[in-house]
Amino acid sequence: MFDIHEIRSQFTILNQQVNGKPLVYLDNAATSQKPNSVLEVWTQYYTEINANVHRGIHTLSQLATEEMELSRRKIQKFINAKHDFEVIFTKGTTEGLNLIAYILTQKLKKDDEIIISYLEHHSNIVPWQMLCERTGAKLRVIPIDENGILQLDYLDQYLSEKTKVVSVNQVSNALGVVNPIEEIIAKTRKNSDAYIVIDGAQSAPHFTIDVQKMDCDFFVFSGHKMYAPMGTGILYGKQEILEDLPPFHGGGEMIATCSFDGTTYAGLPFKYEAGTPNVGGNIALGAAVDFIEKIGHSTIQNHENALLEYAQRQLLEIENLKVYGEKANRTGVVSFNLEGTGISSDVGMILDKMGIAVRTGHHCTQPIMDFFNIAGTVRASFAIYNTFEEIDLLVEGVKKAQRMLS
Ligand code: 7TS
Repeated sequence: MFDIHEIRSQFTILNQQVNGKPLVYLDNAATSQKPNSVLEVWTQYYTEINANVHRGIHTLSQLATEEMELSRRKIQKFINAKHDFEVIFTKGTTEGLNLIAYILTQKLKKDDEIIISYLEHHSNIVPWQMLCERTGAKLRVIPIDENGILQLDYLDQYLSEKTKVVSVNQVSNALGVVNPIEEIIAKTRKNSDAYIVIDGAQSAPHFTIDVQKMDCDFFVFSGHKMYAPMGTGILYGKQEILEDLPPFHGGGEMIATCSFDGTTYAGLPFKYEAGTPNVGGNIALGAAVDFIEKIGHSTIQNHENALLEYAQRQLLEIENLKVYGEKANRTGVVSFNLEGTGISSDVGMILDKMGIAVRTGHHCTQPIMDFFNIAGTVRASFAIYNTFEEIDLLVEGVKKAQRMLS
């Protein structure tokens, strides 16, 4: 049985007052809080093990290496990768996407095409624009309708032998819309030889991920949005693709041999992990996977979906409140505005005075805001430890903000 009080007791940070009110943390799409089990593993690493990995004969170095490689295998299982060496440690989704866009440089030429969508976070837009600048390739963008749903007939139109990359998110961070990536991947495979990149920043914390079943070429996500420390993330890539592509950073640990006559590269995953990694964070990411798996994906999803439905139902009862993406299949996020009350940050500041943490603004998705012709939204986003009472406080707070601002 799922015991929310027991779950909350594992998050010391939640048990505090902010501005004289109990903290209501609803900014989980930006970053989740970390359970004590994750913090303990992280602290234990620094108090008992701290040593560099893959390079020492001494005991602590071997221990650090074993722990980090154990974590890699946990993550391999978590996303159902075929091999542990297809799991590359990064510092987050942004680094993963930049890495992919960089290593694909030689594979693109002038007038090739990269397909993304209107729903992308800036980190799944800008690295591709930079790749276009380097290569002369062109960006094509799948539009959305007024419910934030991707218009896939445009994907059908865009796909051709010129398409070299299709990169979309599984869940939109600004609207919470769940994208039909199975359909996107199937269409892409059928009509092009493009590399398929999935931004899983907002799906990995909520869904079961199976990269083999999905049949993507790359899947990237951030540890800090799924109960792990900041500065952690994963890039999954298919073995034959990672072996074929060049490295990203050059430096220690990514070489097989190095001399002034030339360098040969290490095998996977080390070819993509130059320099000292975030060992403590990477080990703690394994503990975050343990935390999620102990609760179970279906329990997490059921609870978060119930919170979302409860929040949306109550918010929609408020007059002049617009929920964006209301009619789409969504997860984890409700994004809204109080019409006629000025900017979203005013609502956010009033909520903050009541101890309620939400994000306001464009959420690093300016094209979505431009589409709806708004500067930003108020976004509440949920995690396993949120409660229905917290949603009641949010709704009360929004009503109060409306009274104060109108
Ligand atoms: N892609 C998506 C879909 C995201 O939601 C984010 C972060 C990123 C990429 C970048 O992840 P990072 O860990 O490298 O920063 N999204 C948010 C957000 O919605 N609020 O703050 C960060």
